Amino acid sequence: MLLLPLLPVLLLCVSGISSSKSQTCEDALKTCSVVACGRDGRDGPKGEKGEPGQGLRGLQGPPGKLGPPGNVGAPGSSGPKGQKGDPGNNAVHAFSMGKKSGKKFFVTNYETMPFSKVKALCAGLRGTVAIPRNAEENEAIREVAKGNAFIGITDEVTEGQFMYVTGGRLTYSNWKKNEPNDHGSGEDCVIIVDNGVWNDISCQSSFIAVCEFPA
Ligand SMILES: [Ca+2]
Ligand SMILES: [Ca+2]
Repeated sequence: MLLLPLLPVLLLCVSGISSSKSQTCEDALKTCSVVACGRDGRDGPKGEKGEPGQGLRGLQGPPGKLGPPGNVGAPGSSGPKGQKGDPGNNAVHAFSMGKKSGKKFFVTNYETMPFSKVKALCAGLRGTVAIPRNAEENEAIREVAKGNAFIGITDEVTEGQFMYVTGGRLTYSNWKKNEPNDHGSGEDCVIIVDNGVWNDISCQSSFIAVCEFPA
């Protein structure tokens, strides 16, 4: 294609050479070019589309924005079993309502209940119903109960013959005046009242439960 625009020049050169045989071809070209450059050639046909260029790759852009949070995952598996905790202070709390007298502890929770339930409660705690066997213990029970409380003495086996629930006849007593009187339909249990004296009373009535434990 590059030859096309030069074709008229070459033709002119050929004619020039033929007219002057003494000139070399090189000289003729020089001469012809001078003659030919006097006129512009016609534009050639449009060239074919070239191959895509290979420009330099651009630099990496900045990171995009954070995406929305994902869904909540499934619960994890259970952790290892923890260490055994310290014992509670229930025992301490119970004893804070008790009183030591000699070789005994007298304890109450201030609940009132029939005598049969008092015996069951104290037995469940590996104790017995409180029994005052002397004046000191009688005073200790009175201070702990702060109200009418059953003591572990009854005449359920033989009317008028009061015995300890743990067995044996009384070795100490503090009956109120005119008691025991087995009043009404019969009174086979015993309570200690506010001032520390005793009164026989119905075992089905409810009074404060006081238990005793060996100190
Ligand atoms: Ca009686
Ligand atoms: Ca009575």
